[in-house]
Amino acid sequence: MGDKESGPQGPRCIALVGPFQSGKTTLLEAILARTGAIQRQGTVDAGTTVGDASKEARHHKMSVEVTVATTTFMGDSYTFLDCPGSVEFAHDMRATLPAIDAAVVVCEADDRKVAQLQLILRELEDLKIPRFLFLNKIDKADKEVRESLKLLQPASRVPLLLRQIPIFKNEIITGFVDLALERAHVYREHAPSEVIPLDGEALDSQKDARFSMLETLADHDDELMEQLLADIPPPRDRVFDDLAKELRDGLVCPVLMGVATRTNGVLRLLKALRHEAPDIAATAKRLSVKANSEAVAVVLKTFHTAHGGKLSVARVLNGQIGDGVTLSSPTEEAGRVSGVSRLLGQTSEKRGPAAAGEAVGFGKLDHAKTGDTLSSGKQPHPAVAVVKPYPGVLAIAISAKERKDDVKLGLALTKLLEEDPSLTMIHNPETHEMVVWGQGEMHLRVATERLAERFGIAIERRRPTVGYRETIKKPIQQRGRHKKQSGGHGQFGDVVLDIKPLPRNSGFTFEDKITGGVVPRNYIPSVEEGVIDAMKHGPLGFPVVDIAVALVDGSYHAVDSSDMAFRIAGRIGITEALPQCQPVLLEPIHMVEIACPSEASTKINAILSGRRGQILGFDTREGWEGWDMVRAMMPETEIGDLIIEVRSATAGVGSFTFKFDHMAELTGKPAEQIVAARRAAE
Ligand SMILES: Nc1nc2c(ncn2[C@@H]2O[C@H](COP(=O)(O)OP(=O)(O)O)[C@@H](O)[C@H]2O)c(=O)[nH]1
Ligand SMILES: [Mg+2]
Repeated sequence: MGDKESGPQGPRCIALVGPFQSGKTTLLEAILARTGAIQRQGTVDAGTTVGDASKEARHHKMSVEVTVATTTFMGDSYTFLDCPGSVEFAHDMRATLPAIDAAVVVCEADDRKVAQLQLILRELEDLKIPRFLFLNKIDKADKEVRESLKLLQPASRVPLLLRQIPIFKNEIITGFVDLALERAHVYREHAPSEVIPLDGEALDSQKDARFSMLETLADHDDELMEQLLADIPPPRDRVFDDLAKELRDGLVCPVLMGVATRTNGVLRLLKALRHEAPDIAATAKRLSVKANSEAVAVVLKTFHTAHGGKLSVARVLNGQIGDGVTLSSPTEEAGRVSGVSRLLGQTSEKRGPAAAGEAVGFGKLDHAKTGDTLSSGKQPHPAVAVVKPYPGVLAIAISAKERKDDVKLGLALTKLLEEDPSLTMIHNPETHEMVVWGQGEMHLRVATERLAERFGIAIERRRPTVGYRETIKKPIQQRGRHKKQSGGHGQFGDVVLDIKPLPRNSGFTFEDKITGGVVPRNYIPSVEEGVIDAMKHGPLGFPVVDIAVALVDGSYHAVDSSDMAFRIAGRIGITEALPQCQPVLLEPIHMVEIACPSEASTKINAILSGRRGQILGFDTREGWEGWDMVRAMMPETEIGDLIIEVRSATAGVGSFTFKFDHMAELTGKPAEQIVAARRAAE
């Protein structure tokens, strides 16, 4: 093992994950350059990388979707998935994780990013995905490497296992010592490192660091422990076997290091992946994929391109998938594969059928969605993993600028939702608004940019309308009379209504208390319809709720009365009555649950109070050491942009869910402002 040059080991699929801005896209570029997939290593700052090539990513200078790139290393196909680090685009990462062999978690020794690192490691730990930490930007490191590890360790539930230590010259890192191979390397810019003799100070620090690496490994290997205690040097193969085994079993998280911008440390990383990451057989086993003739694949991401139609990036877990194969998800037929391509970011190249382990693009799978498990057998293979997107935390109401684009907008949104299930759409029948929920400001902004850019639809965006209601505080008896004499046939309806406030959440009741037929039976439903009509728009401008209406009296005319006349009478009764009943505004209140690291709880508390929140309690978050759950009742308007403040108080990792709880009276200045705004809008 180690750097022994053995033959091909089969295709791999590796995700590059990690906090925002840690250098994932740069590392992908370095890997592609080192393996010869590209001629020159581009940079994120110059906008010349294979990753982040979409218009939106370049524009915002950040990854806003996963980039897929396949390259070849020592005869094997490797597909790397450069995942966005921003929490707002986390679903793109999460959807790829179940089907990968291993993850490279790119990180920096930066205390502001430890919480984000913890979130990402948790996902991997929970899914039992082997992971390497790649400590990047060591050219800028201001800490000793062991100190960096101490800083990062709380983010991982298993020991971080240092595999390399840096070599310094004049306080600048010039290379590394590989603790398993006991070899020193000097970095060369954009070229493989050079092996140098291991002696002097480097040899001493190597010994210490190697010993602690072996000690950690020995926690799960008694024989190794005995050898260490007896001061017997363990055979190198045994060390490599242990390293691979403990990585695969999730017992340790090995740490490699480098400088992505200069391609330093990249070859060592690739070799570790080659020798230690599980192969497709192991990954298929982890996912309980049966090894028979049936082809099985997982959709890592579907893309709807502007011109090339639909492209589903999928990893084949079993069998072989080529042109013309019909695939089905557990719920429906996904379509027939038309075109298999090898991907390198935005460019693709037609190729033959894909074998187990390869990750490729499939054309024309009309009904495939991100996350789907597809299979070719008669009985669809059960889903190998179900990644539930986080519920939306921020919403916008959108509409097409031009009426003619309405239908196009609906279709385009359906496509966006297929690509990215962490976007959801709700049509509000009351306001006719199309409300799109997403994971944050940037997520929603990119969604609207895609609508404009890819689908050519000009969009208008607004804050979604809050579902205010109104009710009354005083009862009244009111007559509603409709009488019209126009030429021959007239209209006549006359009703007396008893109107009373009801307790919150009672809705609406209508009672017929007519005696002696003063209003004939057959007209009474029309009276109720008129009442309901009028309640759609109360005196404050909002739907009226929580009132009881009883029809107590009235009169009719043998010729002129009609359903229509009684309906109008009912409407008049309500419209005239309500302004006299002390109408009051009701606002929706939601139960909000905020998850945050405990040290941010005080800040969260202050944010909630500042937003008219009523705090119900603090709890430790179950299964999350060092985290709290804060529960509060909060008005819907205040939840509107709550996520922005929660994230800024928690280094980006806080989140919340909410659920409608009740309607509450709102009075005074805030209520007046809402009513005035409503009047102005009408
Ligand atoms: N000094 C230094 N900067 C780096 C290194 N790797 C990446 N960067 C810079 O860090 C920034 C973020 O890199 P990027 O690859 O976009 O990070 P991502 O968000 O993880 O994809 C860019 O300005 C890179 O040029 C590195 O090893 N050393
Ligand atoms: Mg990136």
